[in-house]
Amino acid sequence: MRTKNLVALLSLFLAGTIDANAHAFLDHADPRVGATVATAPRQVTLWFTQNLEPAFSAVTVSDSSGQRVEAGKPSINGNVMRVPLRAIKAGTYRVAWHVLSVDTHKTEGTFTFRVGQ
Ligand SMILES: [Cu+2]
Repeated sequence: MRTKNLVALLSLFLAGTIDANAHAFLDHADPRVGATVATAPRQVTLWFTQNLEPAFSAVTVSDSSGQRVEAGKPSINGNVMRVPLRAIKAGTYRVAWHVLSVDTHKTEGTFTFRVGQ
């Protein structure tokens, strides 16, 4: 009985610890972070480590002159955020995201990818 209670208490403690570290960070993206792709992607997809609050999460994609190249608003489904792109040319593009995860923590970040050789 005592051991059982201790285990229950310990798992509660561990759950709390894990939760505190579970902000929504970028897990991976397509195009991949820092990648050079031969063909211009028609969308950018971001996978996060936690589910997102759609109303407070967004992503923008800009070319080297700062011109935005999204073709619409981002769509969010669980931990995946996706934004359609216009037909983009060769060059370097900057992806800037900010999200609010379901644990109410805000995180943000940027990365680039390159279209070309
Ligand atoms: Cu968090």
